[in-house]
Amino acid sequence: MSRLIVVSNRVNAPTGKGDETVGGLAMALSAALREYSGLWFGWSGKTTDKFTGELNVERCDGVTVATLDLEETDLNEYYNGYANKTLWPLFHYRQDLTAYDRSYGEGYERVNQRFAETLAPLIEPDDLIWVHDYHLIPLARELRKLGVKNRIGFYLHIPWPAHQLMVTLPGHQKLVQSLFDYDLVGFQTADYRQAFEEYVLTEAKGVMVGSDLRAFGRTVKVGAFPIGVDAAEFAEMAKSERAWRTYNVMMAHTAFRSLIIGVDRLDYSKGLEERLAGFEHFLAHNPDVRREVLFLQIAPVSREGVEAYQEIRARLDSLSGRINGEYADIDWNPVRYVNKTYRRDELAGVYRAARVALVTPLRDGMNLVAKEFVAAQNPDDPGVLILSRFAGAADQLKQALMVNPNSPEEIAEALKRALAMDLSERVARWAEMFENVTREDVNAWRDAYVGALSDVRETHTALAS
Ligand code: GDG
Repeated sequence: MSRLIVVSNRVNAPTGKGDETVGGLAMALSAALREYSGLWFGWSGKTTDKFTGELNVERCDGVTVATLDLEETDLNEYYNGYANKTLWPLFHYRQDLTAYDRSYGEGYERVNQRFAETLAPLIEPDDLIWVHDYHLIPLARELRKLGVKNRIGFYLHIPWPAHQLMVTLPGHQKLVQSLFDYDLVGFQTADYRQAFEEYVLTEAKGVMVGSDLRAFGRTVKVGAFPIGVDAAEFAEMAKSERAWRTYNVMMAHTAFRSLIIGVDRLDYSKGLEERLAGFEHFLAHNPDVRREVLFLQIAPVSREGVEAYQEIRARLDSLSGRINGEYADIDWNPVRYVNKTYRRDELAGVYRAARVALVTPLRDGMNLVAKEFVAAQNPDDPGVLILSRFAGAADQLKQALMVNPNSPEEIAEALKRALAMDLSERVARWAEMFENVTREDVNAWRDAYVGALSDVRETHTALAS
């Protein structure tokens, strides 16, 4: 059996000491790495004055983790720059926030080279290499330059944008061409895969042969591999002591009100301002039931080194304060907005206590919160999921109440409908979604991807013509 090497910007391997915030994705990857006696490679999260290429190697819960330190400039140009000020906004359809600074592109290339040069000596002939996400698109090209012939797969966790948007990126062809140094390129949904194919067919005169895409004198396999959550673990966690404690605290504080929740990294792609506007619309137009609800938004801060994130944080502080100022009473605040990070088992308790979850990103590769919410529900009295049609998860969770996240009216109407929904409809909708979330869980996703990568026979095939 081949060894598996997982490469991602950050390494988030569990320590085996019951980490509280390590996500299902990290758990699933660690499980695979244990099975394949593999290696997880990425940035350490630390900076150094001068890049040395020295590796920090440790064992974390049966998994070998190798990390490297980067220079401050690397971070500013690669992580805070090209990855999070250029690719992230563009791929989430926020051209208005997209920065096209040449130094960012150079930093991005340099860090990918540094990753490749540090990783290459660790690679053995039969290793399967699985590269994750938009930070590392050119990594295979850099590895190939160093003579690496192994099977290398890439998985994009975020959307692939429409062709017309992609061509606004300076150097878009070079970036896309670098994906052809992989053997397998995986997307969250069929729509993103098609958007990628459309770009290649029109911009690079590519041809499709089955699931193979040929262009730039190379062939790459493409596929949709929708990511899942560890549904069984979440369902179990929702019944844990810690979850119960959180559930009871929440219930005591709601004072028989219906709890509406949102859980998101604080990010402009998650539609938080639009969601609050939708909730405000609901309050304004439903004076009779207004006092019967409470909206809890959990939004741990992220990417604080990027201005757009500081700005959205300030706007959310003021928006939530304004709504409370307008509608609160001496014994009730309609919005509770917290930036704290909770333990996963506490989160499971919060999900279970909620009557409604508002998952309304403006764009989202998949959205795991929607799936975690479904997994954590009480089968006898499940809550209702309100889901953006622009989340990848909308492809699978079809029984959710779908909304356009840009419309405060649609969000308000869906809230009204969800709060009034009778038990039998709630159970029927939830049961189908639960079946999907359980069947297409994180292990199924991982096995499908690794299986497809193992099956790639001819690697790095240059076309005869
Ligand atoms: C990217 C793509 C894709 C949130 N608050 C807390 C907390 N979280 C956890 C959630 C969930 C995770 O963070 C967020 O995952 P999402 O999928 O919702 O979003 P991104 O971070 O943007 O992830 C996305 C994903 O990659 C996987 O491919 O689905 O589309 O953008 O697991 O539970 N976790 C804890 N405390 C919190 O307060 N412990």
